[in-house]
Amino acid sequence: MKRIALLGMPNTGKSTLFNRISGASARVGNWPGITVDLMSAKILMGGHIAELIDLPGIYDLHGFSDDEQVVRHFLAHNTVDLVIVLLNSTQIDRQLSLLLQIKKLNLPTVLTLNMADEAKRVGITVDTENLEKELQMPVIQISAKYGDGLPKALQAAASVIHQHKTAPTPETIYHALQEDSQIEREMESLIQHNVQIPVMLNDNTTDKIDQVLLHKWLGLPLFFIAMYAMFDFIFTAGKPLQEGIAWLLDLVRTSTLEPLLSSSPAWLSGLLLDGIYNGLATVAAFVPIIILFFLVMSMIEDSGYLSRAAFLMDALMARMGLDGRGFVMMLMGFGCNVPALMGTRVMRSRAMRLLTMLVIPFSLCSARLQVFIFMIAALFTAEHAPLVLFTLYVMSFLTMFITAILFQGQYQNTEPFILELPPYRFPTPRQIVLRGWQEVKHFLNRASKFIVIGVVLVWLMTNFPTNAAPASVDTYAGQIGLLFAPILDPIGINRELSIALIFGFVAKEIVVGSLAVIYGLQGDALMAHMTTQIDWVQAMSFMLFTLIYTPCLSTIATLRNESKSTGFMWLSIAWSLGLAWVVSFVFYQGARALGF
Ligand SMILES: Nc1nc2c(ncn2[C@@H]2O[C@H](COP(=O)(O)OP(=O)(O)OP(=O)(O)O)[C@@H](O)[C@H]2O)c(=O)[nH]1
Ligand SMILES: [Mg+2]
Repeated sequence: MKRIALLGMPNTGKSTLFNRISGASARVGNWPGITVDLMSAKILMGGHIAELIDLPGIYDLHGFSDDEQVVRHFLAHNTVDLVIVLLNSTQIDRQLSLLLQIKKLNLPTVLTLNMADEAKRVGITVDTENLEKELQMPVIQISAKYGDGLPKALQAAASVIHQHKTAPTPETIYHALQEDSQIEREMESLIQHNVQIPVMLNDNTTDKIDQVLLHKWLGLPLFFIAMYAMFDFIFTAGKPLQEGIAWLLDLVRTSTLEPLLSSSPAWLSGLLLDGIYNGLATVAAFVPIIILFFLVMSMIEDSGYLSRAAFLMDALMARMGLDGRGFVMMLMGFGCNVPALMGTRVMRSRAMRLLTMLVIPFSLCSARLQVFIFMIAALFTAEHAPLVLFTLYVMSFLTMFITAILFQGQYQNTEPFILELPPYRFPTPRQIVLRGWQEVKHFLNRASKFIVIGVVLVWLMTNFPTNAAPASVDTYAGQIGLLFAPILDPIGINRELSIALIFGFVAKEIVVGSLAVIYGLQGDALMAHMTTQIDWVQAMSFMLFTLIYTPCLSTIATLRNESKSTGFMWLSIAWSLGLAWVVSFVFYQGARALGF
């Protein structure tokens, strides 16, 4: 099977093109460094099946960061039959050097000048015919986002793929890198002959928006206002949807499932209804909020505002031993910590990478969001709800900052960070829907896997041994709760909540589901029952603990893989558990001392 690789600098639209050609849904975003690992898909090219590979962006064939290593390692260990090089047409004067390096590898190559739409808007014209002659390869202007020029590019690719050239050896690669000064000269001449760039790029919109959003005094306040507005929107718009679904699922239970199972043995209907159905239904009710959350996230990611956030926060982050990129990873962690941890591969300095990875697990991910929305809905009034949620986001940032400040001495960074501000871009509806759907699938996949296993275990633990009253101290769950009581009592966490926390260590998606199983209730009834069991101080303490202690096993595994250090993984676990306990303790005892 023929193998086709997509190569180009970061943020040039490789993943967008990959999705277009293959129908896959690789993650796309207006931020350099979205793709940090290989992704492949089968496509049809010239009547044959070929493997198309999306790679991380590289500035240079001899880069040192981990994502650039991924590319070099791939090129050195795989035969590639065709390279499709993507350049951002609006930056062709800077990006052509990469093509010239790749050309030295002597592989069949097609050059696609992407973002033709933007180039046209700013008035850049390229003489592709002449460039083709000088480079001796097909050169096609395309717009991966809107699809212009794609058929032509694919045709060119199909015609070139059968050219037999010798695969590059490590020596060729090495050699290709030794001729940089020559490449500079060659590039200058190519640009001079074939590209016309107006003296003044007429892209005023981005500049105008930036004058406000990057304003010296207004920039940061605007950023925080935008964040608050976003969470307020998700909460206010999502809440009625969640309640509606919860009501519907409850109706299904009482009107259909209960009569259906009325003649089956008590243990079976208990396991099916109080265990699996309650657990799944309680979590399913949160799907609309998760969808809303990711729709908003994907719009922000694609707009280019992340780079502005990095710019705004860079100076502040530097004082904590991090940089603007670290801040963006924290924001990405709001979706899920795992890709955020992998995103640190773009950092060259290992010290900075480790410090950032120590910080990311405190980022309030969507799985934790779901626990908080549940708890807040149960124990706080509608007026207080958005404020409580916002406080948790602030706490998330604070714990990240505290961690960075305390550990920056151990992880000294020396790498300077150069930030590129891409133009603002509107995601197409197709991109939003694709991304949203991808995230929802991911969420459902995790949720269903963990929840079914989790709730069955919780149900067994709260119902066995058989001679104990369900959910009493004598059950296995009760015994475990008792075991942890000396640690969790001082922070106001009762036996039932302890069990939820223990299971939450595996994945936060289980927490709400296991509460449903432990109390044997779901939806409104569960929430109403919660208010008779705990007060808001305990709920807040529980949420703080949930926020700060280890997010999930996947995060731990990723920490281990990315750092390649078991010691580092344990450090992260121990530190987050310790910090969680201390923060909850201070809050709980403080609130009680104040008479709440
Ligand atoms: N205007 C315009 N925007 C595009 C085009 N192709 C991609 N984009 C946008 O460019 C940004 C980067 O796209 P990606 O596909 O994530 O780029 P990438 O090369 O995979 O980036 P990395 O994975 O970070 O290396 C996104 O905001 C896309 O929507 C295009 O043809 N025109
Ligand atoms: Mg990509």
